[in-house]
Amino acid sequence: MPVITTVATTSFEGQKPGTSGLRKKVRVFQQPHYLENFVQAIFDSIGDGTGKTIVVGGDGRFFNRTAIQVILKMAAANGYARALVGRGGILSTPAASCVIRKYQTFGGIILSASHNPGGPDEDFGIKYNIPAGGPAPEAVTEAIFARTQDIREYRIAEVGDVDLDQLGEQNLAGMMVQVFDPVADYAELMASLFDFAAIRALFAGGFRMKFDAMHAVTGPYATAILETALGAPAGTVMNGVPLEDFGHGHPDPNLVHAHDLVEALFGADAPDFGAASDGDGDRNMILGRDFYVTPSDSLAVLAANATLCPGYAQGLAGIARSMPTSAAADRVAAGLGIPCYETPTGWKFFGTLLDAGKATLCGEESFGTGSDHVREKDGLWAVLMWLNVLAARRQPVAEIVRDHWAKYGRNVYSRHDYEGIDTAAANGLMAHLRGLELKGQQLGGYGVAFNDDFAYTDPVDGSVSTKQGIRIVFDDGSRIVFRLSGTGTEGATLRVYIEQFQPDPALHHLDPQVALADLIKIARDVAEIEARTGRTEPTVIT
Ligand code: G16
Repeated sequence: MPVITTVATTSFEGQKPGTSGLRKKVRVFQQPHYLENFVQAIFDSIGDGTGKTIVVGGDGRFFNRTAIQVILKMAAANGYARALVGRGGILSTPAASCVIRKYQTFGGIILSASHNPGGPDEDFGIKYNIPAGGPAPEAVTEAIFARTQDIREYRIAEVGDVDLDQLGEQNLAGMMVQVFDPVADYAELMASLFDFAAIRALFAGGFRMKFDAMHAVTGPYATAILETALGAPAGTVMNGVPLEDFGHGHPDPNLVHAHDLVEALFGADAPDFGAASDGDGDRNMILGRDFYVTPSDSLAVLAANATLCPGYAQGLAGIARSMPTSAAADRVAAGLGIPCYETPTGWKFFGTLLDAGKATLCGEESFGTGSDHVREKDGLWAVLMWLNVLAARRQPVAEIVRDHWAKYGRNVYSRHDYEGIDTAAANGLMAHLRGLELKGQQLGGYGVAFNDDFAYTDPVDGSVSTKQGIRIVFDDGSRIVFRLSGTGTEGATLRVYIEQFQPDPALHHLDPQVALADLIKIARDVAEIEARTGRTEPTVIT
C-alpha cells in the first residue's frame, strides 16, 4: 500500500512569484521542503484537485526531473486522479498551454526559469498555469504567496519514481500518470494555423534558414516541425539537443546570447532567415540576412500580414502589447480599424483579452509574440508565422520590414539593460524617478508632456495593477520607460526602454543607437544611473 505522508514544515521567506512564477537559484530549491512548500501552496490555492487532471513538464534544465518526481508524488497525495507528463519531463511552455487547453485539465505546473541559465549553480523556476492555459493571474499568485507564508504541512506519497522516459500509463499511488509525446499535440495545432504546403514549397525552392534552439526545449519541436514536417534540410536546427545546462549557454534569444545564430546571419553566405527560441520555448528572435527585427516590429509586421496565414485569414479582433513595447503595432491596429490594448509587462495580462475575444495577436518587447491559439507567448509559432508570410510574399525579411516602415513609419526603439545591480540602489533609483514632476519641463531640448507610474485596469475583469513602470512621454510622442525586471534571480536588473517615431523613410536606415542618442542621454541623466548604480554602460542592448 502506498503511504501518503503529511510532513510538518515551516514557511520560507520570499516565495513570491515574480513576472512569471517563482525563480530562484537551484540551490535554494534544493533546500529541504522548499519546493514541497511551494507546490503545496499551489495545490492549496487553486481549489480541490480531487479527481482532476494536471499537466506537468518543464524545459529540461538541471533539477527538472527531480522536481517533477516530487510534484507527481504530491499531486497523488493531494487527490489528483491523473497527471499528463511530457516524455523525459520535457514540455515547452506554449506546448503545456496547448495540452492544458486541449485536454481541459485543471491547469498545469511548468518548471522553467525561461531564458535564465541552467545548471547546479544556476536558476530554476516553477509556475502554475490555469485551466484556460495561461499564467496564473495576480489574484492566484498572491494567494499562493500568502499560503507559503503560513504553511505548516504538505502531503506527499512515499513511493518509487515514475519512469519519465516510458510513453504510456503508470500508476503512482492511485494516480494515473500518462507520459506523452510532448511534440505531437503542439505540432498538430501549428499545422492547423499555417500553410504548411506553401512553407514546404518555399524550402523545396532552396530557401535557407537557421533555427537556434540554444540547447533548450525547442530542439525536439523545431526538428520535428521544420525538418521533418516542412522539409527544411537536416542541420537547419542548430543546438537542437536539450541539455541540463544549455551547453553552458544563456538560453536567451537576443543579439548577445544567440551568438551562433547571429554569426551565421551576419556572416558570409548567410541564410535567408534566422530565428532562435529560449529555455522554455516561449520567446523568439527573428533575423533576416544581415538584418535584426525588433520584437516590437515583428509583432507589427505579423499583425499587418496575418491574413496571409490560414488560421488568421478572417482578420484580427484586436492587438495587445505590453506598455514598454513600441507603438508600432498601434499603427497597424489603427490602419486595420481594430483596437490595440496596452497592458503591464507579463503575459498573464493578455489572458482576459484573449479569453474575451478582444485581442487575437499579442506581443512584448521582451521577445514574446503569440496569439489566441494558446495562452502563452510562443516562440516556434512566431517563427512559423514569419515563414508563412515569407512563403506568401517571397521577399527578403529586410525588404518586408522596410516596406512596413515606409507604409506606417518607424518606431525607432531600443532597450538598455543594467543587469545585476545592487537592489537597494535600484529601488532608490525607481523611488527617485517616481518622485519627479516633469510635466512642462525641458529635458535636453525635449518638452515633457507627462510622466507617471503606469497603472492598468483590466477592461474585462476590472482588476487594477499599479506601479508597472515609470513613463516619461515627450511632446513629440517619444518616450522613455524605466522598470525593474521581475524575472531576475540576483540583485536587480534595470530596464530602460527608449522610443521615437520616425515618419521619414530617408532616416529609417539609421542605427537606433545613433537615432536615439539624445533620448538615451536624457534617460541616463534623469535617472542618475551612473551616480546611483556605478554603471557607465548597459550590460545588454537590444
Ligand atoms: C516573462 C513573462 C513575459 C515578460 C517577461 C519580462 O518572460 O512571461 O511576459 O515580458 O518575463 O521580464 P522582465 O520582468 O524581466 O522584464 P519569460 O520568457 O521570462 O517567462
